[in-house]
Amino acid sequence: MLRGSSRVPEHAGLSELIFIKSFKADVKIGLFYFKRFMTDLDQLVQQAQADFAQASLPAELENAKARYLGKAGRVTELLKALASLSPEEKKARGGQINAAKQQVEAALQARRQALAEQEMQAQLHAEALDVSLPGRGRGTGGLHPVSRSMERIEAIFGSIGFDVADGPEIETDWHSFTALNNPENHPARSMQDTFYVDMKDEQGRWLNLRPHTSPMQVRYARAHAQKYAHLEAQGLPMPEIRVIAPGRTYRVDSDATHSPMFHQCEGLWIGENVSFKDLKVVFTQFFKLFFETDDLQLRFRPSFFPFTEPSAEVDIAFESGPLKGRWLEVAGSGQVHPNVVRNFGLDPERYIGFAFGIGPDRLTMLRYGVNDLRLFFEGDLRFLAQFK
Ligand code: 2U9
Repeated sequence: MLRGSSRVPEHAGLSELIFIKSFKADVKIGLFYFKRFMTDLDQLVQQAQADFAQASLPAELENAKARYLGKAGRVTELLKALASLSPEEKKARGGQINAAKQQVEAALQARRQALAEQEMQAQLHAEALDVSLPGRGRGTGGLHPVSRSMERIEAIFGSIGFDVADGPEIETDWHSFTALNNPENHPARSMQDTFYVDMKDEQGRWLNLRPHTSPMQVRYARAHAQKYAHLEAQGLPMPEIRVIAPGRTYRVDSDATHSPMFHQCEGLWIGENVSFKDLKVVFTQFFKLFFETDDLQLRFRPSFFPFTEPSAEVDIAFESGPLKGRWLEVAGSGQVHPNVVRNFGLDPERYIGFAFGIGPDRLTMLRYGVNDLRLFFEGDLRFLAQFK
């Protein structure tokens, strides 16, 4: 349309001449608007390129995009305006606008890529990894100091011929108390502030968190007696019971020297001819090995436990070192009560022996010079890492 000839045909009449003149004028006006339109489009593209280049964040770029290509964006508005034009104008202008739109979109895409690249570079820089640096390492863990003591205790008693028993931490009333000569409603039960579990055993009695490791020995001794019952029937002696029961125990108690969860290691030696003399020999040997010194004395002090009669507390005193000369209570012990031996399924007239209980937590405190038991169970690595 705008490429009409400027030459006037020679045969043209007046009316044709007027028409041709006005046509020329139209062409001129059309050319003027076309040029202006193209300049406007060029400017729009340049403006979009500049706006996109200014956006330094993806969000800013998307805002700039909306100003040109969004629903009410400048390019979109131009395309919408085509609706009012004639088909020829629509075709011509539409083509130009679409060409400009493609340039805007290309500029947008280029900027998007540049920003993504920039972001990736920033991230790589922030997370820069120098693979030539030496590794930080994780350090090696170590055994908890109380576990170390438990292992030492088991190894020492193992070397003297003691078996190691294991058993449940939730116990029946019979195994925790009655079998140990501590019947229901007996005042001696109040010696242990027991935790009870909201569940009952077959006899309808509340289960408990074992307040000592004795139930394990009851279970072990009963199994042993049953295993060798055939020898008994032939009048032959059963092999001796020699066992320790190390493990976690629970009582309602908490201060610098008591924890609601604590450890015990109890021991039991039953035979036809086992006496307090044997207990003293075993204990003296055990404490010398545990504390790695021959410089210690041992004494028994009369005491009371429902499951032993007679009963004694055991004290030791070091003859050198930081604890020199102080009597330290380290264990309880006694001759197993005949009622307890009977509850093993054994004849107390024939079988006799001793039992003892040591507190591995207390032994660990003495061995390492720790004065607050709670430190062992708080899980503070600054404390625990010292025992590697
Ligand atoms: C059976 C029969 C008797 C174990 C014994 C003690 C004395 C005792 C304490 C020492 C440190 C507990 O952890 S502690 O506070 N224990 O004084 N324990 S006699 O007697 C038994 C064990 C099992 C079948």
